[in-house]
Amino acid sequence: MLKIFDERQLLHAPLRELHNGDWAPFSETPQRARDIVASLGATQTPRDFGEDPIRAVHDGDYVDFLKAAHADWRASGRTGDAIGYTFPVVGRRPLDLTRIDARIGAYSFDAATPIAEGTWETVYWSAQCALTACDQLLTEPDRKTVFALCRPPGHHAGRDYMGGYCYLNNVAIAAQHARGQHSRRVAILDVDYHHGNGTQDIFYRDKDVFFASIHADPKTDYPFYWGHEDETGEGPGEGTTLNLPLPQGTAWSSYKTALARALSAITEWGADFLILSFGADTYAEDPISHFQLQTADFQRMGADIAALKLPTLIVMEGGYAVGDLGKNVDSFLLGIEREA
Ligand code: OKP
Ligand code: ZN
Repeated sequence: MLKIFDERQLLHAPLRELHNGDWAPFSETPQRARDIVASLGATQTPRDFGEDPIRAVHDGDYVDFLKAAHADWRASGRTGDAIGYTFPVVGRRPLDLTRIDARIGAYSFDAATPIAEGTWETVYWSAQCALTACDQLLTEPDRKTVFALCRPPGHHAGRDYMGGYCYLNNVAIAAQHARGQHSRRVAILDVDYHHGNGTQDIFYRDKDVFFASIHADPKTDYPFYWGHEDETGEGPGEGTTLNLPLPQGTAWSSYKTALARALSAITEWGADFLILSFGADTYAEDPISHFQLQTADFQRMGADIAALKLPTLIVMEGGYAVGDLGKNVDSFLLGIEREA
C-alpha cells in the first residue's frame, strides 16, 4: 500500500495544553508520527497542490490568520505558543479586530489548539499528504487504498475555525478535491474516538457528501456539543449525516455492530469513493480516551471496511498511545489489505 508522509509534519510542537483545569504536556506530539513511520516501512513524500484546494474548503481570512498567527503573537511581545482565551460563542458578528488574542478566539472553539512556530508548515504538508493520497486513488484506478499519514489531525477543524489539535480539515480538503475534479460520490467514515465535528459542520447542508461517525457519546466526552444521534444533516443535506455515539468502555463486540450499521448506510447511499478518518484512540490503552479496542481488533475493523470494495483513502486522525500506535495502525492497514 502506498503511504504518504513529509518530514515537515514534525515541526509543529506546542508545549502544553489546558487539560481539566490545569496545564498538561501537549498530547499531539511529533513522536506520534515517528512511531507510525517506524512501523510503516517506506513512505513517499507528497506532491505540492498549493493553497487552492485548502482554500476551496477553508475561508480565506482563516487561512491568512493561521499563516500569520505565530508571527503576530511574537510581534505582540509574547513568548511561547499562541493560545486563545476569549471565544465569541454568541453573536459572532464580523468585527475587524486586530489584537491577536481577539483573532485567535474568533477562529477557535477551544484552548487545545496552540499555534507554535512550525504550525503552518506542518498543517500545510499534512493537508498535501491527504491531497496526494486522494489524487493517487483518482488517477491510478489500480490502486484501491492509499494511506495519508496526516499529523496533526484535522476532523475537528471547520471552515473558519480550529480546535481539538486540528487546524486544517484534511479529509474535507480531500473530499472536495475528489468531487471537484472527478465528480465522485464521496462518503466519509470517521472512526476516531472523538466526534469529527468540523467535518460534519463543513458538509452538514451538503447532499453530495455522506458523513458517518462512530465515537464516544458527546454527553460524556469531548467535543460535547456535536455528535449526538439526532444530528442528521440540514436542508438539502438532511439524511446525509449519521452519528453513532457509543458509551465509554465499548469493546469490539459492540463496536462492530455500530460499524456494520455505518457501512450499510454508506452502501445504501450509493457511495463510490470512501474517505476514512482513522483514529487509533479507540485503543484500550489510549491515555486520553475510554474505549476497549485491542490491537487485533483494528485488523477486524480494517477487514470489515475493505469488504465494501470501494476505493478507500485512509487519513490519520488521533491516537495517543505512543509506543503502541505504530502497531495499531499496522494492524488496521493489514486488515484493509488482506480484504481488499
Ligand atoms: C483530537 B482527535 C480535554 C482537552 C481537549 C482535545 C482532544 C482532541 C482530540 N481535557 N482535548 O480527535 O483525536
Ligand atoms: Zn480523537
